[in-house]
Amino acid sequence: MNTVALNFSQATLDALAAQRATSPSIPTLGKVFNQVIQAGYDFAANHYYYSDILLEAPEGWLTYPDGAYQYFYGMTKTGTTSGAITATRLEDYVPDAYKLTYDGQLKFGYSTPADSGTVLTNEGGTINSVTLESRLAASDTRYDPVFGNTVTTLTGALSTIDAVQFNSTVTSIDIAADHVLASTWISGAITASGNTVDVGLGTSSATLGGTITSLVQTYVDGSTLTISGPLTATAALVLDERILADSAYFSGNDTISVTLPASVTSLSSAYSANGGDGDDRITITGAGSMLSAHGGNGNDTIVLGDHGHTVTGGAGMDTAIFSGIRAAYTVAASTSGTGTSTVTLNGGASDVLSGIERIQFDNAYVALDITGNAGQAYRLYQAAFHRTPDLAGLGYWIKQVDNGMSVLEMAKNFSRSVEFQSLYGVSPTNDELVTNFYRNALHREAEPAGRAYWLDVLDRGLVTATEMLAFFSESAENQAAVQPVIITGIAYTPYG
Ligand SMILES: [Ca+2]
Repeated sequence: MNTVALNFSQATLDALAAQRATSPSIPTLGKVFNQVIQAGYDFAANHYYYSDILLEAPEGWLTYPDGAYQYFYGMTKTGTTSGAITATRLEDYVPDAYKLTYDGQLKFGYSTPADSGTVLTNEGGTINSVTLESRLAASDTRYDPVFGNTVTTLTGALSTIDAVQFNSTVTSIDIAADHVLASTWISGAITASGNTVDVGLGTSSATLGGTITSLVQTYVDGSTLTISGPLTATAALVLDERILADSAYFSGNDTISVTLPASVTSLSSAYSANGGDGDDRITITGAGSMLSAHGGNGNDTIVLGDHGHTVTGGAGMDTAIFSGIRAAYTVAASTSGTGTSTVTLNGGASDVLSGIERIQFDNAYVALDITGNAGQAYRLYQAAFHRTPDLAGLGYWIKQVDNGMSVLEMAKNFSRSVEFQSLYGVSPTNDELVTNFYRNALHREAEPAGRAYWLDVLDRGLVTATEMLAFFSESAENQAAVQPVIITGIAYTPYG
């Protein structure tokens, strides 16, 4: 079960559109890890020979011919020509590229062979966090013109055999940019393992697992995306609002809210809200026809904060909720069941609904499934009792059909009712039944051939009276007759 809230301003939408136009790659969890591992590999691979070295506790440094350096903080050192070094921080810095900072209890060995200078070896230790800062010049082709440089910190219990082998459990990730993106904060228990030299060379991806329990993205103007609840940590996991387009991540009973500016001129389909499996509650506001909601499987509730949206309910019994009274809207239910229904705010925009069985206004409940359960209940109710169904009674029978009651079972129940018996008599003859079913259900007198047929099958016991009533109710003639009355939806009062 996830709770997702996205609330973006126009400024943030515009900035993201510009950023993705020039740098269209999607930030994924795998890419975040890969960048850190590749930076570590890059430094180790390209800085084998130092140009100067000083290892004097509590600090030490090495400089390299390309201007890069390594700096040790909180350093201890044993021995004089060989021994052990520890440090609480190690910085790897490459000018106009990046700075990589390891914090923790870092262990190294050193020796000074007669035929060369000091040789440092990585002896592992514990890393509590790794921070990768990009330090690109604005003229660099890798520089992001919208976000600028970024800072990524992985925090947790990390271990490293060397700069490439990176096995860890990361409990939080923080990503910030110079501009637009204030912070992406991710917490959970993300495991990384088996990240060999291939990842450093960019020929494979970090192997990731575990769970993300929350993702909070904040932009400088206050726009936010928050996701709480478990997300399976995979390398492909998208770390921004585009995750909403993938219903596979939201398979529980989710609460999803998307708010965008009312008038948006272009919008990626990624801003759609997808509930996936489970009974979801999705609220959408803004962006009109460019913001859609999809309930997926389950019994979903879609709350429309404003209008002009496309809503699909998917499988299950789905409800859309509109603000305001029913009289403020014009409803046109789908006559095919699989087509679209429209709900139009009078003087305003239309919402296009498919797979939405029920809608709710401030003062009314309306069923759109006029060819489904609600239509069956309405037609039989009217056929049996020859009147417009009362809201509470209809609500009760709709509930029974929703729960699996067949039209025939419903007809049997009706035939035992006081109202039915007062209308048809306690022991009506077959002749009386045929006359009255034609009048009440089909609103006409029986034609001679029809009367003869039904009398015959009733007299011979081939068909019961309730079977005849159910047949009349669902006949093409009655469906066509009732449709104009219920095309604007079937008002009812929910039972239970
Ligand atoms: Ca769903």
